[in-house]
Amino acid sequence: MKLILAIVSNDDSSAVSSALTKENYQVTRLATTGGFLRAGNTTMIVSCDDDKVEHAIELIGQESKRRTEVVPSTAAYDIGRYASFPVEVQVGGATIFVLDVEAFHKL
Ligand code: 2BA
Repeated sequence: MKLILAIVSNDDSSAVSSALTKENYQVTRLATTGGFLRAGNTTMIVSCDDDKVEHAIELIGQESKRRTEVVPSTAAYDIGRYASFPVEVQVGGATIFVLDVEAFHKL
């Protein structure tokens, strides 16, 4: 048995957990915060049989593809002067750890 820890952006977390539960994986979602950006993200805990790990990773990847989005940004020049312009930002992606499970109990 394996434990998958998948860190995904909050925007993708619903789609990822729906895709996993639809395929009969059991999922726990934790609200977490990235240490670098200090922005919220979601960590999924999924335990499953060894032979189901690859499929879970595929599903997570499908629903959290790294992509570029254009968002409005504002720059301040002189006092009281602002300009709004679009910037491209990278969103999505997943960081996945797969661990061996030594014991599993449901009491
Ligand atoms: P990613 O590498 O896609 O990581 C997204 C989030 O996944 C991270 O959020 C963190 O919560 C988690 N994560 C990634 N690698 C991990 C690991 N080895 N162990 C534990 N958790 C891990 P943030 O820490 O807020 O980072 C957001 C993005 O900032 C990262 O995206 C990466 O592109 C960049 N980044 C992170 N640390 C950096 C650093 N020291 N220098 C430059 N860029 C960094």
